[in-house]
Amino acid sequence: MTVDATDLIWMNGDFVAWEDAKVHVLTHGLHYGTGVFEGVRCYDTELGPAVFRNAEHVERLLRSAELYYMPVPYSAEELRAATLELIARNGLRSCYIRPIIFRGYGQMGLNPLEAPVDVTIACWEWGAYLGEEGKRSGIRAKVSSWRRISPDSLVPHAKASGQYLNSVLAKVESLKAGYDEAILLDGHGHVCEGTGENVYVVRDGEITTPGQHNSILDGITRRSIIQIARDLGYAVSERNVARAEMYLADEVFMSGTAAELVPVVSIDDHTIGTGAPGEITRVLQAAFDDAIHGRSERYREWLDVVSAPALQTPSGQDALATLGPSGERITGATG
Ligand code: PPE
Repeated sequence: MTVDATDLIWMNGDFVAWEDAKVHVLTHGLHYGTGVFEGVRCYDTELGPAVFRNAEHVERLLRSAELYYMPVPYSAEELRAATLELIARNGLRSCYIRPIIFRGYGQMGLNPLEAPVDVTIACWEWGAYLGEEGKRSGIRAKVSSWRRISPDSLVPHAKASGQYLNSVLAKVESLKAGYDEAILLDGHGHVCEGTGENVYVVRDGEITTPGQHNSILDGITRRSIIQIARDLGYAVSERNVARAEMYLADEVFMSGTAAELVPVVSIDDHTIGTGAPGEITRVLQAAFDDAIHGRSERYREWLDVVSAPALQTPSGQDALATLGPSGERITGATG
């Protein structure tokens, strides 16, 4: 999926021009995958552009870094504020946000501990990850021949760059076989997740999703969907899910920041339910859509509003000149 350039990228505390946000070819993370990252979305809401669950994403980012022994020279609050300011300075109303913390240039070899730690945040406008049509009509998935990385070898709970080679293999396999997405099983053969999404099955009105011990990434969308579903009165359980439970389900859907909530209408060529997105999937999709777009009072606390309007000032000058260090608007600074 192509990336449309914006003006600025936040790099180690500075805002640099998009085209200048470069690293050396001997960057440690490029060779050994020693990076941790996040995928976050900002939505255009009536409160202004708002980052969905910004604090939770920053927290998971810092925890991923800790799991790979990376000291981070910025606090959660600094990273949160940098994200908001970046969106404001780029003048975006909605975007995908990609913070990454990685071992930088200057040391090679497997010991990462002496290598510098670089922190950057980029954002750009990014459409539906599995296509608008996928969100509307559902996608076709294939159970991958690749198992999801196991806790025997890596840290499924960390969102680490190198770990994504597993997702890349599964994604390529599914696309080459003519499917939209792969579903990976865990090391024990239980259902785990998609290449970049958590997965859920619905049967007899009950929602089930793999649990923390099934090698999943603990998705922030997943937490949100579970809460929304329970608030709506649905029973949600987290447990081992057998492969055949997906084939036999009334409904299957996936969730992730990039993908949002996507119905799955066939798996390994077995039609799920009626072959159309299911009723509970539709209800949750609509409720989630309301939450991310600020239309639900109940979930307003999940939104981190980009306070500066980040558009043109009335005089037509760039709003950048009127932004303070945390992106707050400085009145009277335009003249
Ligand atoms: N599992 C995996 C492996 C995963 O990568 C994601 C997010 C999820 C589950 C869902 O987590 P959450 O976004 O917190 O609900 N995948 C991110 C990266 C996608 C990419 O192509 O890069 C995302 O959705 O931003």
